[in-house]
Amino acid sequence: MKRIPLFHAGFTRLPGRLPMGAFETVIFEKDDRGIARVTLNRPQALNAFSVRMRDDLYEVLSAIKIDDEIRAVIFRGAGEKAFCAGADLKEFLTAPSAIKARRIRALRDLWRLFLSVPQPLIAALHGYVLGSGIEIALYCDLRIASEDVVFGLPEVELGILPAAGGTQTLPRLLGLGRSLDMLLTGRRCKGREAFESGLVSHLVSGERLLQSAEEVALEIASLDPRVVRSAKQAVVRGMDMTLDQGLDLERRLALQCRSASK
Ligand code: DAK
Repeated sequence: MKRIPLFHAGFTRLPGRLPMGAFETVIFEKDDRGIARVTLNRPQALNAFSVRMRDDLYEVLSAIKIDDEIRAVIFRGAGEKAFCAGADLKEFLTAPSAIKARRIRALRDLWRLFLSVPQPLIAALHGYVLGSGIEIALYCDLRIASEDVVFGLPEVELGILPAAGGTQTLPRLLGLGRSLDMLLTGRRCKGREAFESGLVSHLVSGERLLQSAEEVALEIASLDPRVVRSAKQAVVRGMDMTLDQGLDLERRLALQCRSASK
């Protein structure tokens, strides 16, 4: 398979299927190497996750999911200080009623949409990665962080539950003990500890963060996308199955890959 050169500066802001200027809170770019880049773009509010950002991400992920040209996706945060400092606390105070919020969530379930994206998702994380920020990172398949990264789930300190999946996704990655330590206390977890616990798979300097994420994305983009998607599916779906069911799934996917390559 053809290898594509590294660090080609060919990102464009206008993806074919997405309307121009549609996004207030997110920058979506894709290049001709099969890599898409999604930037959370509210640096003045440390990229706090707002209703608008939820809707923008919903549009972007829906488009990515059906775009076969895209082989890997990088998520990152704009600005120096944060990937995302969690849900927008100013907006929380003016939130619609619980019933209305539940109805909107059912219509635009961003978290399940994250789970359904077939391409590998790579989070490039720096600075504060709190609340919904860490929950977004946990929906990604790979997490690469710079040394200044600070993870945390401050929800319990605010009297709420991490309800964007954190209670489910974190234990799947870190196991019960380490997850409960963070979830029940709101304790922050910094770079080295995050790396040693497996919360991130690569820890790099701030200057190298995006480059490292691109290197990994390019590596993935150079492989057969059917095999990559099947491997992701086997692992992610298999995690919620018994070993027996997981082995069946693996066998089915391997057969599909073999017959597609003939
Ligand atoms: N929301 C809105 N604005 C924020 C923000 C946030 N989460 N975090 C920071 N900002 C804003 C600040 O207000 C400030 O704006 P100006 O005052 O300049 O206008 C600007 O960003 C810079 O922040 P700081 O001045 O505070 O910067 P520092 O370096 O001093 O401190 C910090 C950084 C990250 C330690 C601090 O900003 C902070 O503690 N931020 C709040 C962190 C937090 O508690 N986040 C919320 C986590 S809870 C659910 C779904 C999801 C969730 C819950 C329910 N359901 C479906 C039911 C999720 C909940 C969460 O994420």
